Amino acid sequence: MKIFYSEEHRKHDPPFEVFDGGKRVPYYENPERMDRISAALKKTDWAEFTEPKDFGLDPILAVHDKNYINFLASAWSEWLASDPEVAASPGQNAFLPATFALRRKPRLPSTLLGKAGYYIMDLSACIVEATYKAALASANCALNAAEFISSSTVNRPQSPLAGSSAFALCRPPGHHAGKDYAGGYCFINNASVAANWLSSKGKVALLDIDYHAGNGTQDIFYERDDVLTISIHGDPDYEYPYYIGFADETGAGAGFGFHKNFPLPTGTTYTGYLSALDEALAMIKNFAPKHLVLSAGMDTFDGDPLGKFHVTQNGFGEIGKRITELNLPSAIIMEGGYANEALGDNMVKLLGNFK
Ligand code: OKP
Ligand code: ZN
Repeated sequence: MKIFYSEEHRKHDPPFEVFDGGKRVPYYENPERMDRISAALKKTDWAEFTEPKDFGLDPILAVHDKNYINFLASAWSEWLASDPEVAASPGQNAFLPATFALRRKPRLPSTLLGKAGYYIMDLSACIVEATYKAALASANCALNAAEFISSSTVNRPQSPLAGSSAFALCRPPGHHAGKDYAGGYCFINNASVAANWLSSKGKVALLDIDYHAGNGTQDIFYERDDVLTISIHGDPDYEYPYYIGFADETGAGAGFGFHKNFPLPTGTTYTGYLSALDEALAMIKNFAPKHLVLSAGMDTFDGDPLGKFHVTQNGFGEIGKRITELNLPSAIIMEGGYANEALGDNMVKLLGNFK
């Protein structure tokens, strides 16, 4: 299997994030996650690591607002220039707003912190010097996977490992990022950029199995009928992102009936999870897409520090197997998963069924 991976993520390593109660904790979405997954993949005989090529900004701007992307590009250097304390110890700092653009129809402020509260939805999407370049490289991993699976029957290099799926080992993740906002460790919505790119070739199903509701993806495709979006996650009544991801949100306008949420209770086990998954897979089959994009978050794992489900390592094997039974060319996009010690093996279990 092709694995698209870039080292550009490594210096995107914020020193902290802010948890409930204002508590500063070490950044859960850390570079070690990628090292754990890479190490586990390199122990298999089927992983073929490839450096992603650059698609440029066009496919990203087809999903995201240009002013938002410009904000991401210059936020850190503007922050550095605005505060001598940050300039004195840049490594101890991350850029975060402390006021947010809630509910009203806000106008975009002209100042840096005003923009930050407008474009960032929480205290976990910390920006540091390397963030923007890491986010671009992450999106490129997803685009490379999309391109690879769409050319699986034509122009496929004569590689013995060639198959109909590809894995984008993306960091930072993407599914919480909307058209013009960052949140939940996400800046550019990698899976949505890939799905939108693939949508010019035929219908796309985007299945999000990360433990957290894929709010960014939901927002981006909410009014479209050419990309079916489905998310299985912790019920937002008790879980981040709290305000979106409910069962009665099913799309709007032309997109009505083309979004589906499966909010599940805290403590969901393998069996409860699989029945939601089977329902999701039946919907995808019925939609008959040309390509599948899988937002693969592994934080449904039993031991995940940010999750409340109990999917086991073997559970990921079964989840992967059932998804491959769709028989669709699949771009698998890395999202969350924070139980670092188990993350590599869990990922290998999930991917091992794909060809
Ligand atoms: C990103 B992904 C802890 C606060 C939660 C944000 C979680 C982002 C998850 N109580 N902070 O979907 O894995
Ligand atoms: Zn998650």
